[in-house]
Amino acid sequence: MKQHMDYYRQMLRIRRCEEQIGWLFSRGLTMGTAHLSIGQEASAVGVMAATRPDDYAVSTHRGHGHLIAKGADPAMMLAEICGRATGFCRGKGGSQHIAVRELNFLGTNGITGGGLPVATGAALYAKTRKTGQVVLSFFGDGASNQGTFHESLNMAAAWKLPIVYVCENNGYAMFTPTCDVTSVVDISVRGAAYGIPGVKVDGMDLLAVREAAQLAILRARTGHGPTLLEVKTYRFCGHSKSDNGTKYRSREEIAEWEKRDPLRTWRARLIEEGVSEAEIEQLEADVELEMAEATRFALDSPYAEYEALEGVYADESARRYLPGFFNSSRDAAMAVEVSA
Ligand SMILES: Cc1ncc(C[n+]2csc(CCOP(=O)(O)OP(=O)(O)O)c2C)c(N)n1
Ligand SMILES: [Mg+2]
Repeated sequence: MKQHMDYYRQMLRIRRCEEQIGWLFSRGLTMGTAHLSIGQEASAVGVMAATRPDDYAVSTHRGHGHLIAKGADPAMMLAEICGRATGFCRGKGGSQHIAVRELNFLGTNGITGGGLPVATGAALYAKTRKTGQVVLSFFGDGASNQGTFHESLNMAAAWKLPIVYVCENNGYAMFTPTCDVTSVVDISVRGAAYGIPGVKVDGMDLLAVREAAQLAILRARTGHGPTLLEVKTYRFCGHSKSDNGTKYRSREEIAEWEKRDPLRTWRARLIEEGVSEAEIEQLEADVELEMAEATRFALDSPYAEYEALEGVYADESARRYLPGFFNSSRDAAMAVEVSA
């Protein structure tokens, strides 16, 4: 029961945190746009519930839910999104470039399909170094039509890398319906092309997602290679903050999916399992307070310092191949220092 309450808390934290992001954006307080995953929370929480804390995760432009489910502090995430020095990447990354090394979270990623090769590389590392870690590579249906998807799955299958490719199929890539531009109805069938299992799961059902992820992770951890896990889900919000999601989708379609809102169904389940309304309301109040405090933390923090090389990774090769980029000996020295 405690675990089921915890899943509710996690999903609710993601939703409330993203609502705060929407609020901050509408007041011009974020640096750049943000892509919310409202509606997709059961995917992030269900998959992450099957992982070990030291497993790697690689995310997308729609990554706040993955971050929070992996254990990231929402306050530092909001600070990052608002360009504050207390953010995970000192306010230089924003929503689409958040990496948290201590959590083995290898980044959100603004390039559609850009995370797949990064994740595959991390899996090669884990296999070569025999660390026992598994990599969770999140991406969307749109990304599954990119070359990086095919190249990554082929290599991971050929080398039996410990990785789970989690395709969050929300039916749209920006404003384009997946079915208009995709050769198959279920992305999961593409696993067959690489000789790996392709599994399709209902992304509004947290336990189904967790179970499918558990099997795929077990397979990866025991040396049997990758799985392509397709999570059928839906975003209730717009693609980014530039649209409200209603111009290319009917209100009926959205309403139909909202009936299966993972938070609403999970809450009803908790009641059925005997949790009292008062306990749930207490949890909800706790989460409200946590997010209000996280927002306050972000807004009270100083803005990022935009020193070119401070806090970024660079190495000798950058110095060698980008003559003129380092315009002072201090910058160059720092680059070497960071890479050491
Ligand atoms: C290489 C590249 N091409 C195009 C874009 C513009 N773009 C941003 S998000 C997106 C759609 C991604 O769709 P999907 O992979 O289904 O993820 P979702 O947004 O649905 O979560 C596109 C085309 C981009 N960021 N990178
Ligand atoms: Mg999509």
